Amino acid sequence: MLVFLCVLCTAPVLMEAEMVCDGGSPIVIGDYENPCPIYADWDGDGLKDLIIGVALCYTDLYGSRYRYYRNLSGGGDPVFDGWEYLLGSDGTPLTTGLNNSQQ
Ligand SMILES: [Ca+2]
Repeated sequence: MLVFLCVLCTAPVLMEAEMVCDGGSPIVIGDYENPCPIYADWDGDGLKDLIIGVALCYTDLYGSRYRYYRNLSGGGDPVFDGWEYLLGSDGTPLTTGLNNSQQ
């Protein structure tokens, strides 16, 4: 459940929660913990995109990657249809806190 908070008001104003959808279905992160969504214009087209940090946890690999949902709306309410991992300059997915010393 998402709750939107008006940070410019003197007192918090909570609005009715809405599901954020990807391709018409609610975005489900699954078993990942602490998804940490960010709503910001990542690609510079003037539309806010959705970035969700997702924790990874394998037997000997811990860290986070970032799902990037590009806003395809053209204006108005955001529209998302698919995601990709954010990539670093070397073309591999950006990660944080990754312990891959055992690979
Ligand atoms: Ca954008």
